[in-house]
Amino acid sequence: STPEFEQALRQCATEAIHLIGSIQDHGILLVLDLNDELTHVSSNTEHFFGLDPNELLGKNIKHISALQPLLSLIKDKKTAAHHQNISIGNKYQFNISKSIHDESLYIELTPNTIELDNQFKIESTINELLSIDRTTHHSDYFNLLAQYIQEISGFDHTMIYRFDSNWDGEVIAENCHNTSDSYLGSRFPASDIPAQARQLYTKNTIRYVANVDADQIPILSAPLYSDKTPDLSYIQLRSLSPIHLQYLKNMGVAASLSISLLQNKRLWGLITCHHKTPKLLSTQALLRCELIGNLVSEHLNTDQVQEQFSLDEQIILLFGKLSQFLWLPQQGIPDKILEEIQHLMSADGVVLSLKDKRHHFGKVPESVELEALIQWLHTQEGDKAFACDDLSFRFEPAKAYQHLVSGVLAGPFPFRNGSFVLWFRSEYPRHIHWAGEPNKTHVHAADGSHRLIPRTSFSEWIQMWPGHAQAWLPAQIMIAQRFGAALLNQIEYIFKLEKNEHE
Ligand code: BLA
Repeated sequence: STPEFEQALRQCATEAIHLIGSIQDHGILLVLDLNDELTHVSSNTEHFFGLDPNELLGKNIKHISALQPLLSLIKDKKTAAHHQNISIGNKYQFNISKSIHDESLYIELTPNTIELDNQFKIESTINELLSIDRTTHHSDYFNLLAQYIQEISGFDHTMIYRFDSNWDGEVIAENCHNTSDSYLGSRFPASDIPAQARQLYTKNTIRYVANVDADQIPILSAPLYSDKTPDLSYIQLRSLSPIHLQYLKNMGVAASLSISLLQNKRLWGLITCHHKTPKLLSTQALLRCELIGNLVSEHLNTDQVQEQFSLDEQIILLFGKLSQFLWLPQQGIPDKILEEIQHLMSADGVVLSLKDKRHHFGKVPESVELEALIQWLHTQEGDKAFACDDLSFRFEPAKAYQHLVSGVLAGPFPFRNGSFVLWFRSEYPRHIHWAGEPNKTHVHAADGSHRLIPRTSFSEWIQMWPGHAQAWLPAQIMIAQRFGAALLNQIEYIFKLEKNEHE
């Protein structure tokens, strides 16, 4: 990628999507300070409950007779809550969500005109998801998940989208209904979901666009609060970024829903849903989707802990075998043990460096190249372990041997005392099925600047992907750090004992 492209990416990630200042038109937002004074109000209150927003702004909610039903709901200023079927005005009953953020109380009201499909059995869904053995039926689990979200939401097309370590992502399961487009196996570049959006999606796990063509309803502020833009991070009704709305239109999508899947607080993936026509969802359906998302996140946590636990057990055994050789470094390290260390990380090569003496096994760069790589690694940032799966894109000289080595995992990081472990993975040649050409998003504006725009075509674009190895798993990265740290401790301990003996 070029510097211009990098700059355009950064620019994309600076859009303050949580401060967009408007909501979607299927509900109302009221923002109160902790004294119940209305600091911000969406401009559509007249339409939903016959009250002019300017009559509300700056007033205490206690003094607005039509809003009295809200009083008991907002007494508690500490916990988020949902309430159903509250009558306000004489047109609608509302479902109400209350959230608290930054000394403000956010009240979202959506008319309960949308019926929840009560045929759907949420209890059996949860039981089913809990009972699948994920180690042996991994793909069944995600297929079923896509199917259940389809049934809960009624969306045409539901997909399970998994992020890579570099934040590109791939559709790993899907359920299509009334649609012929399939994105199964398609890859999307990281720039489709920029960093600030991913960050927001780790905090707030669901977002929903009912209609990409609907009016954006501005949020008005009371005079004293005109310089404070309400933070919509936790607001369901938030208008989504216009850049993203354009993306959805380009894809032929009118309504969109996405639910975050987190693994130990890191965004693991999304459940993404498309509908070809506008689609209103009931609050209960949204809550059910959120519940299923949370359940899956819990499963992902457990899976990672288990992966790590099993790796941890293997390291302890292996370290026991290795440590006798650390005492007698002149004897070298048997290949069999190096091979086991390599195997631990499903790597293709390994270098064990003990006080600057290198021991290696498997696919490893030639020694001059290896030393240059180690020099470069010394200059890299990282606090525990270093991992990459596209070495030659970061370290130019590695282009010469990218078939042999494209992935590097190192621990502990940064290196001390010339003692560390490097694991290598060879290039993993494969065809990438992109949904549209990923580079077709880069435009030069008239003023000479560069920016990214959403792609206009999502038809399959196949590319060979040289210079990439299979990505390291978070559990492997963690284990690399532990293994390296244990090694370093042992070496330093032996070093100290030897020094004491000499003195
Ligand atoms: C947000 N981009 C998103 C979201 C998804 C995607 C799921 C979350 C919002 C939502 O639920 O709709 C992308 N949607 C996908 C992908 C699939 C899908 C990968 O269905 C695959 C199946 N987008 C661009 C470019 C930019 C960009 C070039 O293509 C920036 C210049 C920005 N995407 C962008 C922004 C958001 C976004 C700013 C945040 C929207 C918001 O939450 O306000």
